[in-house]
Amino acid sequence: MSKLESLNQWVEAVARSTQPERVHWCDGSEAENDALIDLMLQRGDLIELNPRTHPDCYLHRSNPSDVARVEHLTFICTKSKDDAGPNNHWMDPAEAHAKVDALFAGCMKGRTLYVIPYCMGPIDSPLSRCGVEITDSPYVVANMRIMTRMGAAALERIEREGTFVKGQHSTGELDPHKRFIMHFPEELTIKSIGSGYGGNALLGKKCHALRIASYQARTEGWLAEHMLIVGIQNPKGETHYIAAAFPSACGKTNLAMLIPPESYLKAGWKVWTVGDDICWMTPGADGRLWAINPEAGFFGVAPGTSAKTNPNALAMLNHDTIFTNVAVTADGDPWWEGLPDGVPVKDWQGRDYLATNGPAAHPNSRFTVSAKQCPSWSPHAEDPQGVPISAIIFGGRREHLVPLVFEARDWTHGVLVGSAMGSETTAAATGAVGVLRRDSMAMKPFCGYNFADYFAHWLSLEKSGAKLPKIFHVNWFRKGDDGKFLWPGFGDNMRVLEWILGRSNGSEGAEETPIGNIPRAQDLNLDGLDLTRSKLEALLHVDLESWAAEYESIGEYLASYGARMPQKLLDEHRRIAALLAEDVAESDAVGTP
Ligand code: GTP
Ligand code: SPV
Ligand code: MN
Repeated sequence: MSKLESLNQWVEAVARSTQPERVHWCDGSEAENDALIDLMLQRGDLIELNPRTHPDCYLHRSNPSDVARVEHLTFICTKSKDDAGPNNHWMDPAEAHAKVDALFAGCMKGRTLYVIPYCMGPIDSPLSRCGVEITDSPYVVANMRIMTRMGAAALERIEREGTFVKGQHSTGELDPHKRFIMHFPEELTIKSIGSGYGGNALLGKKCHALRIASYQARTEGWLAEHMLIVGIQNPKGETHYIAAAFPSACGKTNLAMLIPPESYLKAGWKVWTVGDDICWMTPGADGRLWAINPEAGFFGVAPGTSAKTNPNALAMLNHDTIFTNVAVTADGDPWWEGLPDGVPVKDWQGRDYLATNGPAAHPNSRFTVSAKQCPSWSPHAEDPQGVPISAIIFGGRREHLVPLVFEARDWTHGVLVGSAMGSETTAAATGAVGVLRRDSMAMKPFCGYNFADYFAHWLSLEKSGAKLPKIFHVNWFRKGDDGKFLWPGFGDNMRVLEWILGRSNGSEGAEETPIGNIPRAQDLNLDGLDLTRSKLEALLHVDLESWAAEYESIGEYLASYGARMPQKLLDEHRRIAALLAEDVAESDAVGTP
């Protein structure tokens, strides 16, 4: 029970409908967590991993039909369909409530209803927001305890503030035909049923901190973004913060925990992790954007994580970690593709690995771990006022066309670059992998309202007194004719970050092109990097003809939003398309004998 009557009433109403055997209010304590872990071990929801190499680490195998976010079953339920926009699946709120309420009716019979009060962001930060998730899944409770500030302190803040986002969740029957992730931004309410997986079930994460928060941020003048936050400390000891939006499974966790190349380490550079998935940014009194990470932990992609690619991540995963859908070795160690050592014996479904021909770990298998376990966790990550952002980066997975890095001319151009983002799809959501789609600001699955209004909101941040960061675009995933990545990526991405920060303070050079400013070979620090001249040229090449075609496709995309699309963005698009057309005509003329 709480001191807040509206909270008690809501919990009672949900209990009346779902009919649990008992109701448990989570306090977030160690003892409560121990009891939940014991319960899950007994029920087989968790498997204990090797206690010698991985103390207090557990494996959860989810239902094989429930291993990723389900975008086609995720709805934004605003009164007007246009407010949700073409970027979202929409359902009328009354219809959506009726549909899920029918599925929730009696769904917790014989189960425990857990009430999880949580705070997104440092508990004492004015930028943080609270919510309460109701769930019948102890796995969700254990994950929410790592991913958010959960329990007594959050409840106190909720009682003080009197408002909170309501999240109602049940694993239901885990039947994909009875699965819905419904958002009611106008009611600050989420209803999710039929999935126990990550972003579908840990409602503080994508449902609250992005879909509901983006809607609130628009009316209140801030931004809720699918971005990592990283601090780059230079040899002079100054730290500058960068926020970067990449779509799911496109490198946010890796960039947030980057370890610079040897030559940088020797010179005294350091990298600090503030967040790896979500960033809430608010214009401060000084005109700069100040950012907090609303999360308290990482729900990271396991495959590809190794001592070579992400040593910081690997170092935090050997104790107090929940693994979901990874494989295990004969010694009971967790295993996934990309780890050089260890031999998987059981795959992610618990089957004899040798008898299957699939991957050992699911491509979207994940670890849940407290941010405090990260060796590069920033001493400023929990500052109540947040950290000031010096540069914003957009990026995607583009095999072709898109250069390693370019800089937008100004804020409007940057907003266009973000809105035009394209990326090849990944295993983080169900559906085909590797299909190119527009994923504006990496928010396609996460924006709680019409993208046209969202772009207008971004544009509106540019006003007198604002000191906005410069905007860049990166692509670590360009491939050569041999089908291999041209850029080594990971730690070497530091070289690109140095150029970006150098551009932000005016100390680095670049070449102007219609799509933006590109570093010349001499503008990048390539010290100690084994990269051929031809690869570097390919990475920085801007093919005008292909870009003209890309801009045509971007134009069609922007037009699909109709009259709500801000004219300023359409004008910016037209300006660049014209520049490209001019340059193509010119080079054609030059090429004509
Ligand atoms: P979500 O948690 O789904 O939002 O993903 P994320 O954006 O945090 O992606 P993450 O850092 O977990 O990386 C996903 C995959 O991309 C992993 O398999 C990484 O190994 C791979 N990856 C990350 N950075 C790079 C890079 O610089 N180059 C290449 N080639 N691969 C990368
Ligand atoms: C993503 O898909 O972007 C994730 C994982 O970070 S989930 O929590 O499932 O959204
Ligand atoms: Mn993500």
